[in-house]
Amino acid sequence: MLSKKLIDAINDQINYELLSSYLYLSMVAYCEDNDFQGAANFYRIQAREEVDHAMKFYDYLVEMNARVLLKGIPDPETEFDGYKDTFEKSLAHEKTVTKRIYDLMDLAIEEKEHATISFLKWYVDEQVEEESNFTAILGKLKRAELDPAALYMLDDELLKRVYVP
Ligand code: OFO
Repeated sequence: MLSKKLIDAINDQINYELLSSYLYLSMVAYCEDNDFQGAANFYRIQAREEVDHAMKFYDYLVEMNARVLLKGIPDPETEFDGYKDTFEKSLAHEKTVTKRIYDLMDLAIEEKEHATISFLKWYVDEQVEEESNFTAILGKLKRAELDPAALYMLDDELLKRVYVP
């Protein structure tokens, strides 16, 4: 049986993953409103993946016979300062998520909860990928800043992202 402290922390993380989804969905709305179609597609998929992350935690609690408790999600940011700003904020957000996953892992290690340690490894790896994706896009954005054609190509590339369940 998981400790109450660990169950509470996982429930908090379910909420935070859903908050992440809501933030990225808000970026979809902003990008669509500003005709950034590729970025809008990219964030649509990102928002879906965040729901998957939340559901993976959700299913884990169910599997461990622990109670899922959902909480409210605060209003997401709705206005951004352009295309690049959304990616800078996304990377900063993902760094916060990584820190939260590390804190969860520290707690599981402290409690010698080996099943949870094993379960959380997926998230540790996923965060490497999340941060690396946003860092790569930001790098391309910086190089494309003074070149509208390169920016167009980047948006076109983001349009090709597909959802993989
Ligand atoms: Fe769930 O990884 Fe992004 O936030």
